[in-house]
This record gives sequence, C-alpha cells and structure tokens, in this order.
Amino acid sequence: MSIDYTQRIPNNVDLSSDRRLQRALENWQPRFLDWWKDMGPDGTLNFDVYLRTAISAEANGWANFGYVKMPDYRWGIFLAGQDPNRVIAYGDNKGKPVWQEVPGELRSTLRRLIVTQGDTEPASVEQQRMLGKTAPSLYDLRNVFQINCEEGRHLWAMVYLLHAYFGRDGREEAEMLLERHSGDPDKPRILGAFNEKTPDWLSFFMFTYFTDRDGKYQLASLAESGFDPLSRSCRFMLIEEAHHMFVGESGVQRIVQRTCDLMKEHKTDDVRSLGAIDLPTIQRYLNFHFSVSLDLFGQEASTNAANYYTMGVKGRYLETRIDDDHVLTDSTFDMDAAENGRIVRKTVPALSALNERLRNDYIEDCARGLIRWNRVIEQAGIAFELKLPHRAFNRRIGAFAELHVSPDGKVMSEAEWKANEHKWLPTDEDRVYVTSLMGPAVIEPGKFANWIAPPQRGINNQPANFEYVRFN
Ligand code: BYC
Repeated sequence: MSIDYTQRIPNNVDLSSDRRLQRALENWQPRFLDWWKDMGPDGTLNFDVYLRTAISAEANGWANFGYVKMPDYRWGIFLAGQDPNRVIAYGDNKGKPVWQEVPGELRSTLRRLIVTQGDTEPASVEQQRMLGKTAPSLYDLRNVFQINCEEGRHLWAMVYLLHAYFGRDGREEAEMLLERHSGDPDKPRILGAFNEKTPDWLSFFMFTYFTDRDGKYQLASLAESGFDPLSRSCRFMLIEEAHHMFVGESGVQRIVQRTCDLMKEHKTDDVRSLGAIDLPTIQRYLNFHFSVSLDLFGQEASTNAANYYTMGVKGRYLETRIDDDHVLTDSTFDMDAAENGRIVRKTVPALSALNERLRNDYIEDCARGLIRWNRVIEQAGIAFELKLPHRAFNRRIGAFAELHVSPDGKVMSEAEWKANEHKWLPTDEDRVYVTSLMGPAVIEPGKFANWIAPPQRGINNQPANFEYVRFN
C-alpha cells in the first residue's frame, strides 16, 4: 500500500479506517511538534533542507528528494509489506503463525521493548540539537537534519505501535517518550549512551558509526519478532538506518583523510598546529563511543534475552539464515566472562548468551569500517593503526563493569587504569581542542571546514557545490 499524503499523518496502515486510533495519534502529533520545536535542531524552523522523504514503503518509493522545511517534514507511519505466510522462526512458538495482535501474556514484555527502542530515537535528536551551529559544510548540515527527521519518524513508528496495540498504557508511554530527555537528571533517557553528550562533529560521526549500528542490530533482532507489526516497523526502519551509519563511516573517514593529507604535506605528526584532529585523539574518541555502545547490548548472561527468544519476541541477527534448531535449549556458546577478577573463556547455555552473541555480530561489523579507515592511513604511508578496544574496556553494564581493563585486554588495578585513562579516553584537553575547531557553520556551498575532507560524491548525486540547505 502506498502512503496517503492527503492525511494529517501519512501512513500505509489504513489509519482512516480506525477513527479512535487516528484521533489519538492526531492528539499526540501537536505534542510531537512542540517537542521538535523545543528539543529538535536548534533555530532551524525556517530552513529549506534537501531531504529524503519516504512516499511509499516500496523499493522505489522510500527515497524521494526535495526541499522541505523541517517542521513540515511528513513524519508518518510506514510498515514494510506483510507476508501472509510468515511464521515464528524460533523458540517455543517456532512454526506457528506470527501474531497480528499482542498475546496477553507478552503484553508487558513487548511494551517494554518497544518503549526502550522508542526512547532512543528522540534521545538522539536531543543529543544532536546544537550540531547545526557548527556544521563543517552544507552537505554535513543536511545529513544531520536528515538523520534527525528519520529518528523522529522512528519515534512515530514506535508510538504507532503503542497507540494501536497497548491501549491506555501505550498512550501514557507515548507521552513519556516526549517527557524524558537526554541527560535530564530527573527524567533521563532509559539507556546509558543516550544520556551522553554529542557536542562536536567527531562525536557525531562516532555516534552514527557505533551507536546507530547498535540500532541496526537491535532493530534486526526485533524484525525477527513474532509480533508482526513490530517486525514490519523495524524492517522499514532498517532501510533508513543504513544512511545514518554511512554518514558515520564516511564522516570519520573524511576526518582521517584530512589529517593524513596534512601529515603528509607538512611532514609532521603535529596536525593540531594545522587545525586538524590528530590520529591518537581520533582513537580515543573511537574507544569511548565503541565501549559505550557495547553496553547497549545488555548483560552477557541475560535471562531477559533468553525469555524474549523462547517466547518468540526477539530473535537473533538474521535468525532465518542461521543453520541450527532455532530452539537452542541444548546448545552452548563460548564467550569471555569475568571470574575472580580475571577474564576467562567459558562455555555457557546458548539461550542465556544471546545478548553476547548479538554483541559479537556487532563487533564484527564495526571492524569493517576500521579496515577502510586504516586503508586511508596506510595509503598515506603513515605508521598508525586505528583499533577497536577490547570488549571489556571501559564497560558500565555487564560482568566486565567490575573490572579495569586496558584497550588491549589487560586486567589491571583501578590505580593503574586511572593512571593511563588519559591515553585511552578523550581527555578534557582533547574535548576542548576538538570543540575549538567547531564552527561557526560553513555555509558556502562546496566549502568545507579545515579539519575534514570533502565527500567523494554528493547526496543523490548532486554536484559538490550544491545548496543542500537554504536559510531564507
Ligand atoms: N543502560 O538482562 P539485561 C537505536 C538494564 S539503539 C541502562 O541485559 P536485556 C538508535 C536492562 O534494561 C537500539 N540499563 O537486559 C541508535 C535490565 O533492566 P531491569 C535501541 C541497561 O533486556 C542511535 C537490566 O539492565 N533498541 O535504535 O536483555 C540513534 C538487566 O539487563 C542497559 C534496543 O535497545 C544500558 N545500556 O537487554 C537512534 C532494543 N543494558 O529489567 C536510535 C530494545 C541493560 O533489571 N531493548 N540495562 O529493570 C532491548 O532489547 C533490551 O532492553 C536491551 C537490554 C538489549 C537494551
């Protein structure tokens, strides 16, 4: 079904056939817009931005480009197409038809997962609220706005599910999604990484590379859900998510490129004196964002995760492509664990290790970008390699939170860790330096801040000097 843009809330879920639901969502819509004005990208209400808007959930309809004022962006409800033959692929309900309604006994579990997912979307918009002021180019400015709009739409996707399937509880949760705020001491966002600041563009690119990638893996697991509307929502969200990670990967790559170009040209490691970001600082930011994002996968040994799987609520990454029994009651999994202050290899029941398995898939995926970033460094003939830190480094959630572990995996005393922390995580001085490079926004078409290289090609194949944002 294509999306009906004549309605106040564009949708492909036949919203007009359910007046009560439509009215409830139309009541929520002005509150969403108020939130966008208060907490969304600062001072941008009059900008025309060259944005991608979904006009259908089909392959040829989700990437429609044109100028839009962001408060007029058509946030709507788009689910991927329904497969009438879809069955639950795993757990106790394996082989049974997927659910079109929420089974009573799974109500609170599903609501909780949908709220946790939904909470991250507006959180990231709040975190990125000020970045427009210091954008390194119009191209980058447009990209952060695109991401913000799509995270707003992902919030809509979860709010639709809450309103449509969870009655009054769902409506209350939808209100709360606009009341919690990133970093708010009284009403913080649910997950740790979403209360961190994204104060500069190096952080933004790291966030979109590492934290949005957690989004990819969580959404892919929820796309395996037996609750079909959730699965279909997540499938469509995943398509948009890919661009966010592209922005992160290419953004870091362009910073690395510029740094290497300057190092080569001036035959020096001291690129700070040339107004660029040195490779060790990039490594420290990487260490921070990777470790904070690893926490988002939850405990290594999780009965929650085992229950989600057994009940058919949340599957593994690409569940249907895995060659095993999809029940896992007799399977084991090998993983690192913390025991008596050491990291040891353990064999555990596969069901309890599902968070860790997903984290493994994620780490493997993260490593791919580093190969590309390191190729840039290598091609410049520079002896430096960006590395993913050990999974136990700088953790706050899970078994490793109680250990002090270096990026190369050595367990140490708290005193030793503290003495070395400045080499591994961004220091106050790093942050002050990186912030000093930011802004004011570079708004001349085709121009870029000194610390970042231009992209290889424009959005939707536009030329290098394309006017991605008009300020009016
Ligand atoms: N911070 O058994 P465990 C995205 C809690 S990002 C704070 O491991 P579970 C995006 C946990 O809630 C993707 N608390 O839990 C990216 C539990 O609390 P209770 C977001 C944490 O359920 C960029 C307790 O610790 N989507 O889309 O197996 C931009 C026990 O833990 C944290 C989802 O996360 C944490 N990091 O796993 C925009 C999907 N970790 O029960 C968007 C939905 C754990 O003791 N969420 N806890 O009160 C889930 O699947 C699960 O809730 C989690 C946690 C994977 C997060």
